[in-house]
Amino acid sequence: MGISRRGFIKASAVTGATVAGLSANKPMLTAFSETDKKEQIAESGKWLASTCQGCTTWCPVQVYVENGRAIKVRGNPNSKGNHGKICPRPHLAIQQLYDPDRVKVPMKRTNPKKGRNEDPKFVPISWEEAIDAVTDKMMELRKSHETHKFALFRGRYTGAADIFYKALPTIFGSPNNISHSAICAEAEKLGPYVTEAFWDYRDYDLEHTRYVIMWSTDPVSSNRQVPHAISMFGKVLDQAKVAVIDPRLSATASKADEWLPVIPGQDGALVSAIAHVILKEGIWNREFVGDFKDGENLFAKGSAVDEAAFEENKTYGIVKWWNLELKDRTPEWAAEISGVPAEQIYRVARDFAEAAPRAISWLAPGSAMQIRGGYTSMGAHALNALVGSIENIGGTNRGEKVPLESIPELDSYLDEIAKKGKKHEKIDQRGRIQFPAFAKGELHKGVVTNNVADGILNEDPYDIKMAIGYWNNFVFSCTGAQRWEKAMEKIPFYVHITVNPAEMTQYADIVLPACHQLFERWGVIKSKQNMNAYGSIQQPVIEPLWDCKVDETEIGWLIAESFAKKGFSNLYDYYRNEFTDPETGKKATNEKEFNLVATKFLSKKLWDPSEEKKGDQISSWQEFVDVGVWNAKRTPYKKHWEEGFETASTKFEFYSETLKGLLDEHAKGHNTSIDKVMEAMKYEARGDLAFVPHYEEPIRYGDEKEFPLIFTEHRSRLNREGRSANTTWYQEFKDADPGDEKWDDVIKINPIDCKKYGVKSGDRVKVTSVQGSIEVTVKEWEGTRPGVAVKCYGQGHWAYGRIATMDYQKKIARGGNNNEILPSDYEHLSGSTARHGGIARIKIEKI
Ligand SMILES: Nc1nc2c(c(=O)[nH]1)N[C@H]1C(S)=C(S)[C@@H](COP(=O)(O)OP(=O)(O)OC[C@H]3O[C@@H](n4cnc5c(=O)[nH]c(N)nc54)[C@H](O)[C@@H]3O)O[C@H]1N2
Ligand SMILES: Nc1nc2c(c(=O)[nH]1)N[C@H]1C(S)=C(S)[C@@H](COP(=O)(O)OP(=O)(O)OC[C@H]3O[C@@H](n4cnc5c(=O)[nH]c(N)nc54)[C@H](O)[C@@H]3O)O[C@H]1N2
Ligand code: SF4
Ligand SMILES: [Mo]
Repeated sequence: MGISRRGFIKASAVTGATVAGLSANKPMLTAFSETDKKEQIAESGKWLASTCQGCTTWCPVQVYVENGRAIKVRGNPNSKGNHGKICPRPHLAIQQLYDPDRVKVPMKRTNPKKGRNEDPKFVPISWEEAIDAVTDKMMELRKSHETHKFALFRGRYTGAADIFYKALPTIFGSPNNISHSAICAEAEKLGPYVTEAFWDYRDYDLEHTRYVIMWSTDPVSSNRQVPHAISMFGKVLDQAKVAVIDPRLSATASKADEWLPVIPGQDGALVSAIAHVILKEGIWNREFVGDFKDGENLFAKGSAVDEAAFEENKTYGIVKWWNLELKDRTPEWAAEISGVPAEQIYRVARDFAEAAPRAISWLAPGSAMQIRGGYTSMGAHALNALVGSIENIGGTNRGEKVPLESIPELDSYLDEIAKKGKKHEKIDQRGRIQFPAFAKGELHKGVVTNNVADGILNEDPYDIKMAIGYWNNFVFSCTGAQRWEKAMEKIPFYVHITVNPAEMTQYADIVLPACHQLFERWGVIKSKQNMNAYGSIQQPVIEPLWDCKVDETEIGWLIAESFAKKGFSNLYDYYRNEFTDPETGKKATNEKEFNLVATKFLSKKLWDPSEEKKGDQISSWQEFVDVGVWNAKRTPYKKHWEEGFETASTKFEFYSETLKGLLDEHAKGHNTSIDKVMEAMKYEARGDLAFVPHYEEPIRYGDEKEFPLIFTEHRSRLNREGRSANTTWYQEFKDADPGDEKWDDVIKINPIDCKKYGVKSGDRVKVTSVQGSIEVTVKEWEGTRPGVAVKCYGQGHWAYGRIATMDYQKKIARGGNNNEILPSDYEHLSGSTARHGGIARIKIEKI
């Protein structure tokens, strides 16, 4: 591959000469690569830059393109974030691209009946006909002044998201742009936000760390800096200790120094006990936290401390935290609840503190996306503050700004219909007493994604008459998936913009084929890893394979153009007037040009020669396209130690005045007290306890007698979020997930429990919770703690294609979708869907 026949013969001849001693000082491979270099490249293809969005790491990559075909993917060597490395998943992206089951042309439904067991009877139509049908329906809503009854759903997105996701519903007149964020990981962002006013994922300084506590993360398989974690993991194991807190033996846990197989949902007990030990034993970081005024440690088990005795440095509320929560939270107490031995908790706490400040408490969704996970998110992050690793060497960091342009102001393009439409309550019911749903420090800014199904089903606050969804698959990806099936049946007109014929597609009236994000479109994205933030390009490295278009820009443009023809030109005017190619000064005249103009417009600050850059000095668009990535300066340490944090107190808040302020505002809006809000949100804490990290008992659906096992799950090493299942490599290498089997979907149960319930590996079983049943295969596996059953998320597709399903025609799933047994509930502060913490109890029955 990559070498023409002629080039290969020549190269071998030279290699032969090298072996014969002509160039004896050169290693053979180097000599080989130096031969005839130009001719080889000219004849065989080239590496073109793009970005992988197979998970939220968003890695700069290069694609090898030969004769118009994408052949392979590697990390972009110009990237300081992933230092030219990738994980295994972009290789599967090529199979996704060339998947014969892709949606290839626009289609319309001819069977008006909707349901899992109805054949939509799709027939191909032209883009003109498809867009015309979409805008006809939307114009009807404008005529009847019901624009709010339109919803736009999105899953994944690029830096161009707002061009479609925000501009379209806003100018059209709907409050209902519904993103997938709350089924993703918003509860994880909550902890860092309420403590240090940072609403984002952290970047962990793995290179310099000496201890890492991994709260429910398996960073060599998933999470958000995978290539960096994979390439750094050997070094981390050499120079640091690793403790993994996870009910299952993950890939990382199997190599770790400590595995703490916590009972699902009991993480909060471990947080409190670790903090208790650090304070009681006086091993906190003085530089960050401060000290007792007279130097004597007054944190003694069971006794409250006078706040005036302690002088804090960069933090706020340490004594309050002790008095309200920590003083009685001994490891012995936590051991009972969490199933983790007390001596292990002591050891982890001591070793973690001893490594300070080069110690990371790595917070991930597993311990946060739980019904009562908000306080674990807060507490697990606060442990970093106790050891002074916030923005410190070997600790938990943020990332420098990547100056992508925002979309221009929309206000002047809103007419009266739009302004009125926007004012309606949103279909996700955010803002109601149980959903303060704050994001980025603002109340009701967070989406309550999964509640949309209930909003639609109950027509509360109103009925949804039309929706467009793109790059999403909520019928599969949301817990309580059955509700989404019913909700989608109920929406009279639905449009799905998609690559594969997914579950969500089966309910569509119009299906629009999307370009694949990695290979077939222009775009720009920002992300960070390895203490380097970056902006990375996406380009059409090949001609789009089928009659597909780019969701965020091209399809937006076509809709806008069609609106204009029907007498409503505001969206078209916005796209036409506001987006100019910064290089040529030209405006787009068609959808293809708009995709490129918008990308250049948004990424301007990364490459325009007139912009001052705090990072790589790229000086033209072409150069940006060639190198593919703009690296910000390496993240500096301790920035907010000097500047102060943007919290209410300007300190790192163990006692969160920031959270208190938000809850207070929300309570006042409902003429009630914070305690009442806590109750509506299903939290137990009352009074001041609501503002410090604390233990809350997990909520589980299902009675223990009927449903003896606690169900828990993890994501797959090879899943590109929900988008790998129809590739043969995913199925063939499914056993890359510890305990899993190729081409199958297994429920992993400890041999002790297998004996107890009379099942063995290979048995087919029905797994039932209060939510529903699925059918899967049993796997006896010691990596699951007794009392718990573990299953990977990702199989169980009854649509998506011929590989993902057992039988696509007959809609027979391969395995079972976890979301059909996980009931829908929330971490209410953030509106997040609770998928972890063992929220469902299950029973298993042989079939
Ligand atoms: N039980 C359980 N549920 C989960 C999770 C879990 O771990 N367990 N994970 C959750 C998380 S973290 C997330 S982020 C969500 C993800 O869930 P969603 O946001 O709903 O997305 P996916 O399931 O990845 O589905 C992607 C859809 O986009 C289409 N598609 C694929 N590539 C492209 C493209 O390039 N462009 C466009 N326009 N479409 C494309 C696919 O055909 C598919 O229809 O799932 C959540 N659901
Ligand atoms: N390979 C791969 N990587 C991905 C993605 C992907 O689809 N595939 N998706 C990306 C996306 S969209 C996201 S949001 C991130 C998610 O980031 P991850 O860190 O992958 O988060 P989760 O999948 O939610 O975490 C699941 C882990 O939590 C454990 N767990 C379950 N319940 C509990 C519990 O009660 N307590 C504790 N301590 N642990 C528990 C599970 O065993 C599992 O190891 O990953 C990103 N990276
Ligand atoms: S799947 Fe994620 S970690 Fe892997 S290369 Fe793509 S973006 Fe990076
Ligand atoms: Mo996610």
